[in-house]
Amino acid sequence: MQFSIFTAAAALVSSVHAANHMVVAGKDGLTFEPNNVKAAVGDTVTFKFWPKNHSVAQAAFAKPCEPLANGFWSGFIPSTDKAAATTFTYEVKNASAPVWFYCTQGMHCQGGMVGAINAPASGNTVEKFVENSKNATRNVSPVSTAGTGGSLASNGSASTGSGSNSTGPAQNTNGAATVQYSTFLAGAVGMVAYLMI
Ligand SMILES: [Cu+2]
Repeated sequence: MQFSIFTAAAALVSSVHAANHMVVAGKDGLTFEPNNVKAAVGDTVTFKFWPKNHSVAQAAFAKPCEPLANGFWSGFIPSTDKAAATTFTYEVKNASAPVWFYCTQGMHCQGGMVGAINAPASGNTVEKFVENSKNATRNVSPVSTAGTGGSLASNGSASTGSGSNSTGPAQNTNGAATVQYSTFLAGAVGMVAYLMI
């Protein structure tokens, strides 16, 4: 009985915690798709880069094409004919604080290659961020090390030449999988404790 309760609780918990959200960078022009990710605390956002050479850096809302101090930075991730094997994953620490980002390549930021995590529906919206980015006078890359504020990972399937253009489910990095597992365990234990009271 206890085992079945645990199993049910585990199934429930695993379905509501720590999702991984995929953001496609540069696949259909100068875009991040989606350009406003709705994510909860503990969720991860993985950026997957299409040719030819894009990046993602965190910005402040008021300065769309300049690095935010201590913000995340993927570095430039080149690819020739399909999605790059390297992905960049950011973990959401605070779901109530919007996170703004942009591509630092050329004038991609001004060209619309910007986005957000949890941008609000009113006030500082992602639409306003896009508008502001068009007026930025320059596009600045961070000076921090590539991978700062997140994790770079190599997608094994991409190196074999298959699967990298898949539109299937997001592939987690090892880091994301670890986060999901630990959250899953904590949630499952909590649920069992609750059910046994
Ligand atoms: Cu770009």
